[in-house]
Amino acid sequence: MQIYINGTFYSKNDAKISVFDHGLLYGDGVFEGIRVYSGKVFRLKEHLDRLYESARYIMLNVPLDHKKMTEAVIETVKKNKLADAYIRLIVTRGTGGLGLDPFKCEAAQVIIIVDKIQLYPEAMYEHGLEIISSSILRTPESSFSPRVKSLNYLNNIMAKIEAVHAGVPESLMFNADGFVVECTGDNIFAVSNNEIFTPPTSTGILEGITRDCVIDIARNLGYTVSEKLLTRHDLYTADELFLTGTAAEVIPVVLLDKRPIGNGKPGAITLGLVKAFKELTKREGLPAL
Ligand code: PXG
Repeated sequence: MQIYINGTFYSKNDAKISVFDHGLLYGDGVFEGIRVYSGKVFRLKEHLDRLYESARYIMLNVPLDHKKMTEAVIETVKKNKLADAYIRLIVTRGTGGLGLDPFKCEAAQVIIIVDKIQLYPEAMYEHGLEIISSSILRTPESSFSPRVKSLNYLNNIMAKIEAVHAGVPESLMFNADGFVVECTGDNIFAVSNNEIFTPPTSTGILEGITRDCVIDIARNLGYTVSEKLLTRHDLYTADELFLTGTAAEVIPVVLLDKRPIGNGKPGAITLGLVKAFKELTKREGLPAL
């Protein structure tokens, strides 16, 4: 494995950064998770756009421009020779002192890791997964923009701990108004009467790139897709539920809080979208190998 750190490649054992990096000390930084399918990087431009927007929100100067970052990602994929892979692109605030002030840090650090990923076992894509409602509310915009993909995931990690304690792979987060937001690393969709619904950005979601893809795919297949405020009621009574995310792709949810969704089996619309998304990942992408 060859890991990119600020323009130099290191083996896994030699890839190290300072313990004074504010990415470690304070979770001060941003990241992206990106997939490589059949040697092509999926939706790289969209991921980089979100990375730069996240960085801008936290006033972090990314030392590479969009073009140079694209080249760095492609070069790292090439060096690792993995046709199907997961790219973790991280920009940390850099090395500083033991104090919060980000402006006292030296230059931001860029790290690119390319590795294999499988979030859920294959059977879950066929049979669906079980999730619970979390008691942890998603970070409100008034505290920190949930649209920023930052290195501080403790809000979501608290909700993930609840899921693990309940013996399920994911948990669903709500906002302070009681509306459905998203899971700890995935966006959520509901299907009711053959129409597809997903919470709007204003509820406090991370605007998923897979979410956007799936909205486009579903509309192209002729479905009506709307952004709508959803409550627990809407999900408990939905015909189908599914999650979307870079790591999870599109995956059916069949149990929420032990309650079967629809007939308790993955629905036809969801399974159609799982397949259509897989097909899209084979067709699209920036060639890297
Ligand atoms: N919501 C949250 C909170 C996320 O972290 C998504 C939605 C889906 O966004 P994308 O753009 O991926 O469709 C995410 C993304 C991981 C991992 O290591 C998590 C994500 C992405 C890649 C890897 O668990 N979360």
